[in-house]
Amino acid sequence: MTGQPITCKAAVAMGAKEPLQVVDVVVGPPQKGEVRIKITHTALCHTDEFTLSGDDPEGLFPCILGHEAAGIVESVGEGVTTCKPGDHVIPCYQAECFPSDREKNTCPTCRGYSLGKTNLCGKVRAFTGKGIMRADGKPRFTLKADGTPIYHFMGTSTFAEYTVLHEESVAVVRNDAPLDKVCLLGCGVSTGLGAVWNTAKVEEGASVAVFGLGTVGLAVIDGARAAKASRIIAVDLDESKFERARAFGATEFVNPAKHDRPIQQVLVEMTNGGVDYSFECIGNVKVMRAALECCAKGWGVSTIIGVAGAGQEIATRPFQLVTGRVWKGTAFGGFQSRSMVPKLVDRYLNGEFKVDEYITHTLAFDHINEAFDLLRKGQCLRCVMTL
Ligand code: NAD
Ligand code: AHE
Ligand code: ZN
Repeated sequence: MTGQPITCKAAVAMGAKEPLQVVDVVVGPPQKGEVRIKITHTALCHTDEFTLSGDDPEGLFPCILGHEAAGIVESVGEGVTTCKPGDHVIPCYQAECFPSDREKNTCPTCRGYSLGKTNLCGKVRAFTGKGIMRADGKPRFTLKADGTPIYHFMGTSTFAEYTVLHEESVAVVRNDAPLDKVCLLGCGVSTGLGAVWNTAKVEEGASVAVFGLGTVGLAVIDGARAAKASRIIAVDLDESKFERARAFGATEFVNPAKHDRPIQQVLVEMTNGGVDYSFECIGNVKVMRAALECCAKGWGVSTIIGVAGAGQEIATRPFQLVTGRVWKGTAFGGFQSRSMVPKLVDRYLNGEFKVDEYITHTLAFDHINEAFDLLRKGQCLRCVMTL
């Protein structure tokens, strides 16, 4: 039985750099392999602002942004077996295909995926990148006022009271988890923790440098603390970030603006040859270079997490790599999303890492443009909005 369209509020990005418009949209019923979700809480990630700024080469308008959220399944389309109405869920912009895909080879990346080489499941990526759904190549959102189609974003579009996801993008979590907190596990916190645990694989006693002390950088610090790193050097131009970084586990603090020589040189001197691991959590290609070059010759590993705009490129002397430094990158911290997000929820509820501490602001959904302003001014880590 096909469900009915739902009219609800959504924050629509009509064009790059324009304030979002909170308007009525019509959300179509979930088609084959799709899930319609009532979003209860959504946070704002720097990547939403990045796409709204027009710097994302994949940015499409009009669209409904948002990818760090939690909600409850309202209805499911034909053939959906892994969730049901009433389930509490976290939308996952990085999808995860099913064991049967790996058996039948129906996921483009499933060979590497099943070998544990990557979390970059490709089952729905071609559709999510184009802002449409697989079943019919169309979006499920239209403007109530005139029927204009509205693109999806990252396969999640959580700035809406109701959204439609591919089943592969839905992680079912235990129903006693506080949705207003675990929504953060949909992106920034999981990404920072996973960068340390899955991508770099920081070991006990290691030295770590973290560039950028927003949510992602703080999660890297918390992950490095949990991995028992011996030195965690926090780097930011804004010294007001240092106190919070200390509370997350950073042991030393560096403001590059206070030094008259390249920051990589400062860090190499501080650590008698370079750090074991570094993480770029800003999205600045010059800092990415510094993060690589502050690593120890022979074995230092630098992980890029920050997202840089269209046309930006990284550079270093090849000699940096010839002499054993390794440049890596990570998406969603290397976590296989649908299977690992529920486990992250368990671990959060066991007190193994921080989540609540990133929530510096809460706002009603209608005030979403204020949340963007707070993010742009660097005043907030995460603003959680209630829908
Ligand atoms: P944020 O804006 O809250 O934090 C960035 C921090 O960097 C700020 O504290 C700022 O003061 C500092 N900074 C800016 N320029 C600097 C410089 N030149 N040197 C030192 N510090 C500087 O951002 P966030 O929400 O923590 O996200 C960080 C980045 O990670 C963004 O680019 C975001 O798009 C990206 N991201 C990537 C993934 C992924 O899966 N790869 C996931 C989430 C976010
Ligand atoms: N679309 C952009 C890149 C955006 C990007 O790199 N996104 C990260 C997640 S940021 C979450 O806040 C990511 O995981 N990318 C992997 C993927 O498949 O999108 C571009 O440059 O084209
Ligand atoms: Zn994000």
